[in-house]
Amino acid sequence: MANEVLQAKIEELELELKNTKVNKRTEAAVGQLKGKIAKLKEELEAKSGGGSRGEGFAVKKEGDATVGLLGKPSVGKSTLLGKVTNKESKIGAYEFTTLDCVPGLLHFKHTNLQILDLPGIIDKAADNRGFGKKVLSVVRACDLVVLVIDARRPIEDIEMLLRETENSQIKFNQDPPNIQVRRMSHGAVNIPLNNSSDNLPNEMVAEVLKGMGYVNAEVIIHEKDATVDDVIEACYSNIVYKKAVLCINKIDLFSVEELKKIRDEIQEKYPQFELFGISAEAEVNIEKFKDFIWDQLGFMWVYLKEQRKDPDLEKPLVVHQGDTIKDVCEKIHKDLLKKFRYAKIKGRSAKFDWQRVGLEHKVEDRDIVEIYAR
Ligand SMILES: Nc1nc2c(ncn2[C@@H]2O[C@H](COP(=O)(O)OP(=O)(O)O)[C@@H](O)[C@H]2O)c(=O)[nH]1
Ligand SMILES: [Mg+2]
Repeated sequence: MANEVLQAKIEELELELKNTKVNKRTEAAVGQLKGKIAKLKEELEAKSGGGSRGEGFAVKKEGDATVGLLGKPSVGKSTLLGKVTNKESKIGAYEFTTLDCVPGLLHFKHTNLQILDLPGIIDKAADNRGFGKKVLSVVRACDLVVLVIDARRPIEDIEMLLRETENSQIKFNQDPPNIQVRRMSHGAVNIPLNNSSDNLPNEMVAEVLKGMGYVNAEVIIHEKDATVDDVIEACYSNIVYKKAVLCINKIDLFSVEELKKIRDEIQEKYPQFELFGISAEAEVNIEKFKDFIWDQLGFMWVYLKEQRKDPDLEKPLVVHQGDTIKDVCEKIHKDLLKKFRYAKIKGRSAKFDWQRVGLEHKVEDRDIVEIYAR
């Protein structure tokens, strides 16, 4: 089908969906309709992608983590990149300034963070769908996405960014539905487990899959309150789930009271995002912003100590939230694990100073660790 035909078909089905009253009698048909629409959209996406995934802006990953700056043109991404990294990205008071993805490196608290100035996301009207795909390919590589917003029109900016990223199969601060869908070679649609059968009967799941073009499949629904949309989401292989924060730029243009109002409004509408206000140009909160990013990436420090010596407070070992003594050992030396006997620990994760712990013990920020090996 040509793109126009696909688009027309999608619109036709969406209209049908809108006009269908959902009740017990129609819900299976509605499920199938939703599945059909999702399938056509996926087809359209694949067709208008304009080339393969990763083409265009593919960037080599560098450093300990990659952070993407994503936002409309002219919100101040390039200015921010210039302030936090060694990189000068072209800055202009006009739209469409960053046509390519500019990477910069930030050395901070014993880590190297790669910061990417991503191409400005623009409204659907000016957008071609393939463009979103290219951005997606870079977003895939990011450990954290910073949505950069202009304080003068925050809600509008956020809405647009979320809409466009959603259309590019990117979901922020959200877990994938706990549903497994596997294509099979035979056996029709088989649903060995459905913990949501109260609201989502098996017949309905089967209809959704049929709509999406699955003839034989196995579906396992671990989730308790799964919806039709969750089932559709689980069928997409292309969706990425990313951690993201909101960075409100240009706060220099507002008073403290005004900013509080802006902040409250955003926080109320988008509670799933952490919020941080800066002025890239006036250099307000830039250092704190680095700290914020670092924390959001889940980095921590532990100090290593040799027996009968003071801990090395100059050069901490960078670890991740949730890391254990095992991870610490692996970071110190690849052979240490084999010789490991126990560790002694002082700090937040210890019940008492120099508590003796094993490999599974979770460390916390600023712990002092002494490893005993054979
Ligand atoms: N008032 C104000 N202007 C800013 C700030 N940061 C950037 N700008 C201006 O916004 C315009 C666009 O900035 P740029 O960094 O090129 O935006 P980008 O398209 O997102 O990369 C430029 O004129 C900047 O000088 C800020 O914190 N406050
Ligand atoms: Mg720019």
